[in-house]
Amino acid sequence: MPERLTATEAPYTIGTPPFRPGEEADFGEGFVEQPGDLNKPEVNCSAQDTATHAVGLIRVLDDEHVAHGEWNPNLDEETLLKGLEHMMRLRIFDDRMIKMQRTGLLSFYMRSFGEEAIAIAQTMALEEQDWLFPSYRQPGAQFVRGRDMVSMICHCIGNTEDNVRGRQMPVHYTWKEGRFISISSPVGTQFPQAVGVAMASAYRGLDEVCISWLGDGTSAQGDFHYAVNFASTFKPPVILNVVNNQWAISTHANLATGGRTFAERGLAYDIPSFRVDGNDFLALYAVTKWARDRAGAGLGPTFIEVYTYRAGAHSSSDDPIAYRPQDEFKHWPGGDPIERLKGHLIGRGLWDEDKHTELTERIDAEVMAAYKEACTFGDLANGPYPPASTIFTEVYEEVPWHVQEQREELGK
Ligand SMILES: Cc1ncc(C[n+]2csc(CCOP(=O)(O)OP(=O)(O)O)c2C)c(N)n1
Ligand SMILES: [Mg+2]
Repeated sequence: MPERLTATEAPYTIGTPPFRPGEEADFGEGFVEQPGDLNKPEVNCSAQDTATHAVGLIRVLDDEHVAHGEWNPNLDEETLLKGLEHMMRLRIFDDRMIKMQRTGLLSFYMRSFGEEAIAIAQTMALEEQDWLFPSYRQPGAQFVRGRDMVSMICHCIGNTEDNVRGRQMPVHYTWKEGRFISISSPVGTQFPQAVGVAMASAYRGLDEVCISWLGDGTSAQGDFHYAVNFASTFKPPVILNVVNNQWAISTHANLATGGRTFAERGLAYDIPSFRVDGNDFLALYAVTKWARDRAGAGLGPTFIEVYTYRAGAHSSSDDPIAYRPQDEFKHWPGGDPIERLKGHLIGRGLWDEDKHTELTERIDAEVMAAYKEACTFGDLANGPYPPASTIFTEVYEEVPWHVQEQREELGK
C-alpha cells in the first residue's frame, strides 16, 4: 500500500482564481495566440483534425483590430454594421434595465456586459429556421431575430403584456416566433433539449440546425455530459457552445476544468472542437458559420468553447467585489467586443466617432421609448400584473381535470 500523501504533497492541485480582491490582476501583455495561427479545416474533418484548435484560440481581429487569416469571414459592410448596432443596442438596453431594477421597477436582472458579441455574431451566422437554445446570457439573439423591445421589457417586468404572464424569471425569455426556446432556471437543461430537437430534425430530413449555449460552471452538470454523449453517438445537426466567461457566480473556471480547456472535452467525445475568442465578432461568426455548414451538410455536431470574460456582476443580486479584483475586466486581454468591432470598422474607413455617437443617441432614445411604453402595461412597483387566473391558462392545450378542479375551488 503506498503511503497516503497529504494535500500539499499530492501531485495535483485544485484550481483557484488567478487573483483575489486587493491583488493586482495581471494577465500579461495580451493573448499569445494570434490570428492566422490556426488553419480552417474542411467541414467534413474528423475531431482529431481539430486537436490544435481545441487548445489554441481562433482569432481574426488582431490587437490593432485588423482582420487576418483563413478564418476571416470577409463580411460585407452591412453585416458588420448590423452586428455593431445590435451589440450597442444590447449594452444600452442592459444598462436601462439595471436602472429599472435599482429603482424598484424590476425584481431582478442579468446583463450580458462584455459578452455581447457571442449570441449576436453566432445567431447572425445561422439560418432563420435554426433553433436557439440559450442561457440567460444570450438575450441578444432576440435582437438579431427582430423581437420587439417593448415585449422584452414587459417580460422582464412580468406585467399584463408579459408573453409568459410572469411565469418566468426576468431575462428568462421565451419567444416562439423567433425559435428562441424558453430559458429554464435550473441551468443546463438546454443542452439535451437542443440535441434532442436536432435529432428530430435529422430524422425528419429538415434543414433545421440547433444551437445551444451554456456556461463554464454549468458544464459541470450531468445535462452537459448526457447531451454531448448523445451528440457524439447520433451526430445530429447541433452546435454546442460552452461560454467560458471565467466565472460561475463567485466560482472561477479553474475549478471546473482540472487544467484542460473546455474544448478538449468535446474532443474527448470525438466531436470537432474549437476554442474561439469570444470578444472577436469576426472569429465567432466564422466558426459558427463553419459549424452551420457542417451540420447543414449532415456531417454532425460541432463543439465550441467561447473564451470570454464576464465583465459585470453575475446578476443584480451579486457583488463581485467580494471575490475578484474590482478592475479585473480592464486587464482582460480580450478587450471589449464593441470597441474591437468599432475599431475594425473605423480602421477600414466604414465608421467614425460622430456616427458612433449618433447611433448611441438613436438607440438610447429607442430604448427609452420602449421602456416608457412597456411601463404603461404595468411596472413592478405599481402593477397591474397578470390576473391570478392566468396560472391556470396557457400551459395545457387541454386542461387536466385536477387543474380544472383546483381552478373551480379557487373560484378563478
Ligand atoms: C441546477 C442549478 N444549479 C445552480 C443554480 C444557481 N445558479 C444560477 S446561475 C449559476 C452559475 C452559472 O455559471 P456559468 O454556467 O458559468 O454561467 P454564467 O452565469 O457565467 O453565464 C448558478 C450556480 C441553478 N440555477 N441551477
Ligand atoms: Mg461562467
